Amino acid sequence: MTAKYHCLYSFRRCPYAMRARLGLLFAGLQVELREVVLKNKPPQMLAISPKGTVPVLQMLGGRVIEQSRDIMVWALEQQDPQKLLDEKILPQANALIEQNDNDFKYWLDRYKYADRHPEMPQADYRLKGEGFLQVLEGLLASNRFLLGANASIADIGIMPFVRQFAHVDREVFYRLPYPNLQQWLQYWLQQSLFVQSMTKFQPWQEGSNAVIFPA
Ligand SMILES: N[C@@H](CCC(=O)N[C@@H](CS)C(=O)NCC(=O)O)C(=O)O
Repeated sequence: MTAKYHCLYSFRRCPYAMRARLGLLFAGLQVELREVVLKNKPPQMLAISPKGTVPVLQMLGGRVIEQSRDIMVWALEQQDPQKLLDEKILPQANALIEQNDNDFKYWLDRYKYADRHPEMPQADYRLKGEGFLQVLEGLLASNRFLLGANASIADIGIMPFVRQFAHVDREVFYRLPYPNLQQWLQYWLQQSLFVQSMTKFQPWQEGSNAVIFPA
């Protein structure tokens, strides 16, 4: 049987994979989703993307997209009914996503896995991460979404990481003085496309039935 769908190697709990799935959902595109176990990556994925991170999108023509942001952008370039890729905000969106991926993610990992990084107490890692949360809170104080009155690629690209930060300790997070950010996160967590992006799938292996996402 010939493959009919592009193929996304994904891992449910990975924030990078979440943003890729959100990009596909907002674009209204379907792919074959292959759920990966990070400790046992399928050789088929490593063959097309030896760096070994998820998400990876393998396209029917053979092209491979290996970075989550590029997958979001590619998907929204195909179809973007909600205009998440609005040209006017793209430079700002890119800068914010970069800050998320390069700086915030560094502190988020240390806050989440503080036991593996005993150089600093967990609360100090949290405070370092809060630097970025303060930037987001500032943006959300004047706008409903990060870059204006409408959702953009910055919201779906960053939300999975803020979620992960919040879920290290929800009680602590919701006591922090970031009411707009807390409301924004709540909004996204309740969005049906986000809920859909978190559907659970069995790990894929050669011979598994194809999982079409979204169904
Ligand atoms: N720059 C990559 C980062 C992706 C990434 O680091 N994904 C993690 C999971 S959240 C991963 O696959 N890590 C490999 C591993 O844990 O073996 C992207 O944006 O797609």
